[in-house]
Amino acid sequence: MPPSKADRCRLYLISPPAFVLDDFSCQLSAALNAGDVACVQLRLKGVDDDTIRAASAQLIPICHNHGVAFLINDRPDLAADVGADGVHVGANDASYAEARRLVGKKAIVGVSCYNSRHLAIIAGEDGADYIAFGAFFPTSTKQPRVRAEPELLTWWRNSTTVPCVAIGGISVENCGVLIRAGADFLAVISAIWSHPCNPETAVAAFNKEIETQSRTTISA
Ligand code: TZP
Ligand code: MG
Repeated sequence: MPPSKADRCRLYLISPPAFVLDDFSCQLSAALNAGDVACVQLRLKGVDDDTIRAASAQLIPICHNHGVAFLINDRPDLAADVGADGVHVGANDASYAEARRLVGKKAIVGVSCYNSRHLAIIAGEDGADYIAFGAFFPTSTKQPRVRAEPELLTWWRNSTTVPCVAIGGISVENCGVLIRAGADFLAVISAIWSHPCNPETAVAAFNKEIETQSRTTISA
């Protein structure tokens, strides 16, 4: 079950910060039809639990019909409740141990580590299924805590087999450096959902770039 380490970098889609559920369901279906996606994370801040439940009920079947894992941001209790494949937690959320206790042994637990090698080592040793580093580039989607440098991904790749997710301001144009540095997943919001054409064009373009960069990396 994704996200686990793959031969090549893969896309990790995060939902827009707000959406109309029926419209987003259509956008998501089209995006998942357009190319390889490992994972979708529902990231809705400041909404009530029923909104997350309703969104999950509609989005989980879409993801599963495409063989894509569905994760919930921040809330391991709700992830367990709605039958998500896992949860993503950060410094202000439940600890890894508490998240794992709530979602169970088989679910995916991912942990934000910002630009901290220390946090990443602890999360990896604790049993996180993946760790996330970022923000790598300027982003207007979130006020990031810190900036991360691509070398962090290379250090991580050479230190462990735990997969790593790169996040923050990632676009088709700038993702090459992260792929070459060793990102297992590219987590993207605005470059997908605010793409000037449409999300499916963005998914296809990211996959083409991943393919190109992976060939470059292998032959380098
Ligand atoms: N965590 C660090 S940066 C970020 C999150 C959730 C926002 C990423 O969004 P975008 O639009 O891909 O920069
Ligand atoms: Mg969080």
